[in-house]
Amino acid sequence: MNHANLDQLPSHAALQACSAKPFDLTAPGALGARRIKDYICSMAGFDLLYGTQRVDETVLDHLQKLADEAGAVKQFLAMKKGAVMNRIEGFESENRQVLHTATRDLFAAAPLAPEASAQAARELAKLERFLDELAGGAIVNSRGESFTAMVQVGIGGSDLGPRALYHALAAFRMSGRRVAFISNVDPDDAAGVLAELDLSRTLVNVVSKSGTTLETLTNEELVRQAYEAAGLDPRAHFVAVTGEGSPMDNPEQYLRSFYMYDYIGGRYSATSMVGGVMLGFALGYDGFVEILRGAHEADVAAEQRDIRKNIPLLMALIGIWNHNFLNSETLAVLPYSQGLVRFAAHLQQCDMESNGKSINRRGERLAYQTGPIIWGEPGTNGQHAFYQLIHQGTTVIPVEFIGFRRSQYDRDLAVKESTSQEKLLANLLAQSLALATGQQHDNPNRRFPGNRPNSVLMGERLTPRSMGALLALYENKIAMQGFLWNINSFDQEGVQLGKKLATRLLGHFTGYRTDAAYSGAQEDESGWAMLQAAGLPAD
Ligand code: G6Q
Repeated sequence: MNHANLDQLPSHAALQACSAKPFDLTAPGALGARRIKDYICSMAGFDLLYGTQRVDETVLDHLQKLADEAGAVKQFLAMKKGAVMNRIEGFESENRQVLHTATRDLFAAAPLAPEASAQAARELAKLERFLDELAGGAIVNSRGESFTAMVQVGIGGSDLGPRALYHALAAFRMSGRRVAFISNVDPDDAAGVLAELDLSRTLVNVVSKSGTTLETLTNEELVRQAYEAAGLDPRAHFVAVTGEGSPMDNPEQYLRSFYMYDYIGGRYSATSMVGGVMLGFALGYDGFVEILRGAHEADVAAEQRDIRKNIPLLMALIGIWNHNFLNSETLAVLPYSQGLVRFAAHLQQCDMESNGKSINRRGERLAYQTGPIIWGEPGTNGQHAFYQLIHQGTTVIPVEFIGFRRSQYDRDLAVKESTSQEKLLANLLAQSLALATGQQHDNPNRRFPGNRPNSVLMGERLTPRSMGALLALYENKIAMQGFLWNINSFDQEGVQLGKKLATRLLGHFTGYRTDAAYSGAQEDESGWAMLQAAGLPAD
């Protein structure tokens, strides 16, 4: 496919013209009942309320054309069928398929990428056996006791997505099971987590696709030593999730080994065994399968060409409208759900690592903005923190709110005639309206400019199934935006340089340790000077 840049698509100019006078949400009657009701897009158990975005029928029509001209849905389908999309034409690149969707396409009568889905099904069957053995008492500790905890050791994609899902679904844990995470190479991370665990009843899930990641290998060793110091055999406690053939693919060392495959990018791997082993342990096999089913449902719904019926495509396009045409720089994702406490952190990686690119898929420099800065925290907490700037600051920050009609635990109370859940949702919708319409006032300090674009993504209740759908919905939004920007959303060269320099600096620590008169100044002037300026290496 010869992909065009966003600014070469015919509808780009039309949208540019519209951006001179975007829909005014503050105009009298602008946000009427009709608009609010008409601007709802529903799929996979979610409703996207987007009447509070600065779009009208003309802009939506042009956005539809833009999506068609870029072939956004066609590219999405090609991705799901196994096209080699992770590549930069004419240059060395990862050159891989992008098939995280195959991990949940296994429920389809005819999976779109049958080989990858068959591999996913094999791993899933292995997981089911493992979980059965844990539940049935076939796998126990040396004292014959069941395992009550798991600690996942992994970083980046091998941590953020799984961790976000675990927190989101903690309400659905099997009784007596909990999970902790170690990711940072900061030794205090592992020390703090290990201090809280009874190692004898804890499984360690080491997750690294490459099997070479410095932080994960270091932390695995640290945890291994803690087990040995406690007189416990690591082989009876450690399981691994890694790429077939990686240095960690060593079943001798582990109680069980699971595979993930090179066509699944780390940040898209939560529905592979990278998330599966831990989530299966915490929620049970059926709980994990529910996540996959929800994700599958959202993947199928994202094949819809009509942007008014396809939430991820519509969110992708509205995001581009706000970012490229109305010139916003960042995007706040604000879930009104405590379970989603780590979801923005996951999206930060998934979105910013995917779409933080400056060249197109032919290696040419782009003349327009790509991925925005993503950030966020759950509401209502955020309201008492940074919302001031979102309402009255000098920079316009589009917001994606997320909410659920029902709470997870169904344990609520009425105070002053409303439940906590009602208070939560009233606040969510009030924020959306306040940002959109603003407030006129004689006192400039009480004036709210309004016209601050936002949307509300509403689900029924945060469950394994809806979490799977929400995860896939965002993954697909991110991929769609990448197609529209004509970038490769699936590699991450930008993380390499820092890793290379860290290795060089570590060499100086080693040099200094073996020779107190060591100096790295000659071969690495700035690196050595930076170390010295920071008071390192320290004796
Ligand atoms: C994600 C990135 C990156 C990766 C970590 C961990 O898309 O590739 O965040 O997930 O660096 O890598 P390993 O799983 O190979 O240890």
